[in-house]
Amino acid sequence: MYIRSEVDGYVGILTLCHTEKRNALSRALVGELLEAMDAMAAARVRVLILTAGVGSKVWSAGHDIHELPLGEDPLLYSDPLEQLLRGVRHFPAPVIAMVSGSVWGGATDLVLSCDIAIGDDTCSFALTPVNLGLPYNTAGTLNFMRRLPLNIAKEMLFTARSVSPHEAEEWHILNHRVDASELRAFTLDIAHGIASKAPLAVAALKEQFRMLADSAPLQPGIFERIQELRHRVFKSRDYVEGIDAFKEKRAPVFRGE
Ligand code: KGJ
Repeated sequence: MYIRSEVDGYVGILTLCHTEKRNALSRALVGELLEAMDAMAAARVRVLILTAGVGSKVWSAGHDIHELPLGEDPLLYSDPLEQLLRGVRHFPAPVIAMVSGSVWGGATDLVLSCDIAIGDDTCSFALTPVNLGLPYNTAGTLNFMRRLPLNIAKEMLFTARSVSPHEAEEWHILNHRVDASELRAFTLDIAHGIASKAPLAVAALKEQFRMLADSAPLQPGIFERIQELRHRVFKSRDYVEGIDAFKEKRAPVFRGE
C-alpha cells in the first residue's frame, strides 16, 4: 500500500508512503493514488490535500526512472505521470500540495498542477529532465509557462538546480512557507476555510480557471515542430546515457548526440 487515506470533515488527505522508493511516481503508486482520488471525489470532499507527511525527507522523487521507456516518447498522454497531472487538474475540488522534503522532476510538475502549494523550511523543488537527457512534453512545458515567470521556468529547467524554500516562496511556487511544526495545522486551517465556502461556487471557479488557462489553441504546425524537436532528444544517445547513469548511480557524461 503506497497511499494512506484519511478524511477530516469535508477535507480529504492523501499521504504518499512509499518511502523506500522515495515516493517515485511509478505506475503502481499512481494507480493507487488515482483510485484514492476517485474515492475522495465520490465521498464529495470539498478540498483534497496531497502530502508525503510532515517530516518526510523526499516528498516525491518524480517519475519512476526505471519505467521511462528508451527510444520512444517518454511522456505520452497515457503515461502514469500525465494521468495523475490531469487527475489533479480535473479533480472536482481544490487540491492543496502540503510539502515537506525535496520534490523532483515530474513531482514538481505535480505540485505546480495543484491549486495551492504550502511548504515548510525543508522543502525544495527541482525540474530535472536535463539530468536525464529527456525531452519534456508540450503539456508540461505549457504548465511551467503558465504557472511560473518565464525566466524562472527557464532557469529551473536549464540548470535542474534544487530551489530552496525561500526561493520557492519568492518565485510563487509556494503560496505559503511555514515552520514544519505548523505545516499540518496551517494547511488544514486553509483547507477547512475553503471547505466552509459554497462548494458548487468553488468547484465552478476551479473548472473555469482550468478551461480558460487551456483555451489558447496550439497551431498544428507548432505542435508538429515541437514533436520533431523532442523526437531528436528521445532518440539520442544522451537520453540512454542519462537513464543508464541513474541506474548505475553515477554522473552522466553527455556528448550532444
Ligand atoms: N525512480 C525510480 N526509483 C527511484 C527514484 C526515481 N525517480 N528515485 C529514487 N529511487 C529509488 C532508488 O533507485 C533507490 O532504490 C531508492 O529509491 C532510494 O534511493 O537502489 P534501490 O534501493 O532499489 P536513494 O537514491 O538511495 O535515496 P536517497 O539517497 O535518499 O536520495 C533521494 C533522491 C531523491 C535525492 C535520489 O533518489 C534521487 O536523486 N532520485 C532521482 C530524482 C530525480 O532526478 N527525479 C526526476 C525524475 N524525472 C522526472 O520526473 C521527469 C519527468 N523528468 O523529466 O526528469
